[in-house]
Amino acid sequence: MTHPCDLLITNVKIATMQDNGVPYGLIESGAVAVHNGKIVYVGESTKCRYKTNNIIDGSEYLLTPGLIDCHTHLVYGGDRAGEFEQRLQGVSYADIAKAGGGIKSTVKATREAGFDTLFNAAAKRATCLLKEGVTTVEIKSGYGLDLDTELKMLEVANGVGEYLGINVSTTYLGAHALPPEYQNNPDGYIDFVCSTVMPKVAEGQYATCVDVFCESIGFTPEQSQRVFEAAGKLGLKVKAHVEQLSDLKGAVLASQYNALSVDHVEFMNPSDVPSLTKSGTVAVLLPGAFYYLNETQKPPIDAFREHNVPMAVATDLNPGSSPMASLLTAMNMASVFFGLTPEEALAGATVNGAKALGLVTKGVIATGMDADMCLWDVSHPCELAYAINQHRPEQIWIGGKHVVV
Ligand code: DI6
Ligand code: FE
Repeated sequence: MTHPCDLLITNVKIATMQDNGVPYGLIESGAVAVHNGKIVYVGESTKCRYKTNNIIDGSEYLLTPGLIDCHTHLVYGGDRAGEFEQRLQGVSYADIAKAGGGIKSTVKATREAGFDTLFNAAAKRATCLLKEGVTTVEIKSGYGLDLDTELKMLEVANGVGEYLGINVSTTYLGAHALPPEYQNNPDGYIDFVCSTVMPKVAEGQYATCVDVFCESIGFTPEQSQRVFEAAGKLGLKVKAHVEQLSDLKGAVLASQYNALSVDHVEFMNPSDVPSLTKSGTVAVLLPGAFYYLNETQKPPIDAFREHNVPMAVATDLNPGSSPMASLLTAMNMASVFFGLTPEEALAGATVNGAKALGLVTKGVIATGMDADMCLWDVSHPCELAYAINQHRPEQIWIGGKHVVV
């Protein structure tokens, strides 16, 4: 007995990224059937009982889940190439921030930019990601800091998703930097974030998550905690930039609020890692920022492995510390700098990226999951983290629809 389906991909090697005891969850000669945007069959070609006229011969290429970039700041005005030059002359990222540059200079440019300017620039960056096989991208606000500009950024982010047909997950990052209106009054600004902006974000469904920059040049753990408390009351999920430049114990704090992810974590103490296991929090590694800032302190990878903390890999695409629109390069850097295996790097950009966003129907090729997939002309999945700028997907599907980039 056969069943009808919308799409059948045959004669293909499949890195399912399912935990089935085989590296990459690999199926050597498989088939995938898709119906109504969902995967309805994955397994041996010979056992597939689905039928359609829409058959793609996978030519023995490799099928992977669509890639997931779970941490970006890709909506912003202006650029910071001048700061890049300053940093090359020895001025530190933190000193530039303290002198009013850094995030604050992008806030000025983003407030001044019109919707269309922001939209076009963001769509261009998102297209770079999509061309490399990114089918889901998280986009944060945080360069507006006032109500109107934060909502404008989130509207741009959601609009880019609709325009390109890619999945966008939005995060309100009001507690990113202190805006000029609240100079010397960080607690007053946190009041504004929690009482004025967050309720609007939740009510208008502008974003599903809330993020904070818990750092000496950002916000204190106490201020971060107030944001987490408010998020819980409004049904917004928690993510956090922690331990990027110093160890303020932000990761432990975020885990107490069941954070979906803690991001950067270079300065996290290995002894604090078990707190993440308890809350099921993902450690998001951002090797692009590590690279651009010439960082030497590496995240506690061995402790993450030992305590079964899922590791995701993302670009952190932003104008300051990581102007890098390439998730495959981030995967390569996570292997070279942090010692991830190519399999961990691919899991970081698929199954664990989905976990970091709380997306339960994405990140693996399995029955019942969304049909977001990429077909690559590679003979083994380890090639994706190994090579730089050599691979683009031959085909991309999002929700079962073939995407032409
Ligand atoms: N950490 C980051 O990596 C981005 N934000 C943050 O808190 C960088 C933001 C920037 O430099 O513009
Ligand atoms: Fe970031």
